[in-house]
Amino acid sequence: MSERLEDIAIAMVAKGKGILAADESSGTIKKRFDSINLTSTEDARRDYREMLFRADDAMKNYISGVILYDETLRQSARDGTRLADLIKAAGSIPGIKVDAGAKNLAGFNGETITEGLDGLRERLNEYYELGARFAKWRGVVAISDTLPTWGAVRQNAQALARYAALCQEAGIVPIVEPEILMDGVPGDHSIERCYEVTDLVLKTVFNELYDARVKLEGMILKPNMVIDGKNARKASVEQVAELTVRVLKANVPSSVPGIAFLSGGQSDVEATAHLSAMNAGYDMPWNLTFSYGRALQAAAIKAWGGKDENVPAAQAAFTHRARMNGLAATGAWTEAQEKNA
Ligand code: 5MM
Repeated sequence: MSERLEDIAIAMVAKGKGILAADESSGTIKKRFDSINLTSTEDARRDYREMLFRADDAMKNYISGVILYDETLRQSARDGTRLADLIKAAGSIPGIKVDAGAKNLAGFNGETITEGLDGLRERLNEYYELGARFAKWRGVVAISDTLPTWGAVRQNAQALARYAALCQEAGIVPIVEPEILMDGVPGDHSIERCYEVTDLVLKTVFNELYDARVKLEGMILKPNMVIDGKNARKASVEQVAELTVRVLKANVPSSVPGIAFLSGGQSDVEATAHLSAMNAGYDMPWNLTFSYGRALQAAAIKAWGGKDENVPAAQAAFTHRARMNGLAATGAWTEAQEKNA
């Protein structure tokens, strides 16, 4: 594996591959395990992640990198192999979520700021030693009749830029994730309103990245798609693809090697169909792929149910979603492939 930031970034968005977001914090993974009536112990979290990382077909062919949570980067498989080494053995790159989560922004009713900059330089150096070659930081923006405010957008963009500069100093590629929520409160905004907010947020983020002297060739953008609110969904696949590509072309310099979307609460198949429509229908200067959490894992976690005997079925479910999204990353996914699999 090459150590230049540019080479790592290019490998993260290699054609036909994408990123597995397995960086659920303890609270989020507990919610996922609650859905299968499983207690979230350290061993259960290890077993679940080990099951995913040992799904050889998926990992070798469709997963370029895996975003881990601090605990997982330090964990070993049942046989003592470090989980990060399982990922590397499959030819994939270990990454690490370094933000400390979105907290209430003082003075801004209902908006958040992502924390975690204090001590980040030292943590990044340690994560590098533990094998991480890329990192992730998520800033969260909610839409309502009155939100977002300019102050909250700018402060989140500044935090993303400071994080990205620190990553590059440590030899780690930053994934810059400004997420405009699809399922916020009330979650009934139109696709046009999502476009408007995404446009403002991306403009602000790239201005701040520029001011922070972040090297665009050595980063990956992880945006939301332009989509209507979860409680008002009516946009077609073509409309989502068209408006998403339009907002990206208006804001993302071509020196950024790749864009890897979050799924944000879309169904598995919607997230795949939208990505495929963009890659099939438009010429773009960057590789466009996935960095999905829920849309890659939902079927696998359900099939697993916390039971060893279900590991093959869960790995098959994960491999299927990874393959469908690998096809979408080249624009080659079809509904027929989804059904025939
Ligand atoms: C996997 O979920 C990630 C962690 O969330 P928490 O810090 O809240 O536990 C999340 O950041 C994820 O990487 C992205 O939002 C993309 O995941 P989705 O599920 O939206 O594709």
